[in-house]
Amino acid sequence: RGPQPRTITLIGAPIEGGAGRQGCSMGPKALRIAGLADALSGLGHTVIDRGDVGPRDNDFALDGLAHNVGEVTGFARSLADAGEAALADGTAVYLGGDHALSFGSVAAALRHADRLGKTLHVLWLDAHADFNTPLSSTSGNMHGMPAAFFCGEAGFEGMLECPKMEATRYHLVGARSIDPAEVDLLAARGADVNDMAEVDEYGIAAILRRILGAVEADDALLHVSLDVDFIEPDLAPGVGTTVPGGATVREAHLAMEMVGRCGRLVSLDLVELNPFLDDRGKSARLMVDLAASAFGRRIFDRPTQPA
Ligand code: EXY
Ligand code: MN
Ligand code: MN
Ligand code: MN
Repeated sequence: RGPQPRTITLIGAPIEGGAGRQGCSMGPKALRIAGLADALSGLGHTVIDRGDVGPRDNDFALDGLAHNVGEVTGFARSLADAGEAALADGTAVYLGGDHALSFGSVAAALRHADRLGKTLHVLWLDAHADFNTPLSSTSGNMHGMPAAFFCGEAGFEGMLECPKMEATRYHLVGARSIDPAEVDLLAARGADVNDMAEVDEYGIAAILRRILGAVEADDALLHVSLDVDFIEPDLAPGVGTTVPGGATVREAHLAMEMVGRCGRLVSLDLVELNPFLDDRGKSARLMVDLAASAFGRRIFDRPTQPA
């Protein structure tokens, strides 16, 4: 017996201006070539690829240090609308693109939850917290900021219309590189930070069980954001922000399998894939397999690799 069939809309988000280097704009194409649509439809789901979204024209500006605000804002606004429409029919998967696409994807999930009168939890699988604001960031790279935006921090006023969420429902897992200003802000807001040492000590299953239990207790919806750099760099080299000491293949799969079994996933970001840095599509294929785990692929249904 397979998973409960769903309608899954794939939304390409070829944004790269949020990152410090070029290449993420090729991510959606690489995820498609790696077989994302077939992997999900092979599980019995109806998959609609609505193609890539482009940045909406704007002349928005921000105070502080933030690069390519126009590109990030343009993508955020079109993704929030495309995502909201997709969520009305089922589940959305965003093909990144750098992590700044989550300004839009989480905005869509927050609007959707608001309409249903539900709360939203966000599971952020990442080496980083992405909790800077234009006032705290030392790099100005906006892929390091989306979580601060949707948790309602000051500094983004007027960028994009959406409800904001409590940082206590922002669950970061796998962290091992957080800026000092972010550490202070996350603590002040009571964000749920689970660093890589805690993953080592307690195991990813215990951490996910607690997080998904909180989602269940709130009768809430879940958005998952999977950054390539969550995974150990040797296993997933196709990313511009590697930090050694990441998740193993099985840790990453188990997290996604548990997400799949909980049945509350409304949207999934696959972000930061930089095909220019990848090793013969290795990271793209791993991201596709991880997405399949979140949509019900069973552990027995894996191909044996020829020697
Ligand atoms: N915290 C650093 C910054 O704000 O520049 C690094 C952010 C990297 C973000 C990557 C996408 O996860
Ligand atoms: Mn990130
Ligand atoms: Mn990261
Ligand atoms: Mn903790």
